[in-house]
Amino acid sequence: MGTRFDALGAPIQGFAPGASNEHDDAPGHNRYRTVFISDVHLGTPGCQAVALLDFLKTHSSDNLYLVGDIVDGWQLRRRWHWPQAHNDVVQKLLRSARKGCRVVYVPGNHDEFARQFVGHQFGGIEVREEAVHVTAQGRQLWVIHGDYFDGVIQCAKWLAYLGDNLYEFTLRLNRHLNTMRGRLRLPYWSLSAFLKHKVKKALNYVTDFEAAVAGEAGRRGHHGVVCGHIHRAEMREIDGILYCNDGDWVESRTALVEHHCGRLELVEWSDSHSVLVPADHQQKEQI
Ligand SMILES: [Mn+2]
Repeated sequence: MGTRFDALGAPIQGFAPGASNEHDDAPGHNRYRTVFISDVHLGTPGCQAVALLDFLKTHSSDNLYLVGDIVDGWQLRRRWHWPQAHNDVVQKLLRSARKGCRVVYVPGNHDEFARQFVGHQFGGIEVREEAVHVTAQGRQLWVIHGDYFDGVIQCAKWLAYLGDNLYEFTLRLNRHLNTMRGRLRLPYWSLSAFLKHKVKKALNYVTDFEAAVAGEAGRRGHHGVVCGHIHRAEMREIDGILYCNDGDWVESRTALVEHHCGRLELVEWSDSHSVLVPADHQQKEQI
């Protein structure tokens, strides 16, 4: 027997072990207040649709947030890949909405086609540009995919490194360089893209992303943020703001769940055990 802790490490008063199972529909079935998933990439061979389907079947919730890149429109345009399991996932999501689960879909960059339907509903699934989820403990979480921060991070770092004038200079240099390359019948080569690539590689992109997203959530007055996009599950506090990334269903098969008491937990779906195990990134807090 032990005490359960919330995401910030504070003990939860009156939380009895097993209390999260009180809404079980069937043996082995967990019911949560909220489930967050993102970066499923339906329409690509890498999508782990069967595993996700197993997860969704055994882990129902009152709220389900689809935090972007659910369908990969970019890949589908290039090559059509849509096996039955991908249909099954879509049908499962629609069925959940029909059965009373509040399903909120916040599109990402790979499913940006859905952004034109913001404010509309599909079979009970609400499409939103962004959302705010209030946990059972009253914490406000900003829900976004996260791709809007790509430009901010890259541009900010790029400019910080080179400065405005130097950036202008590289663009000019790039133009001249390519005029010369053109005269020599050499193909176009982007100096700025080359430098940007080098700069990006030299920096810790993940850390910058996490800090930028958490910082913006704080500026907007939220207690925390739930995002996806970088395919890296994480839950930690950054300057007083709870940063949660629900990971993906291509490599890591992770989700963020909120128990009925409001406790947030990062979970990883494991085939070998067919049970949920706490994600590596999370501190051991299980009983
Ligand atoms: Mn993305």
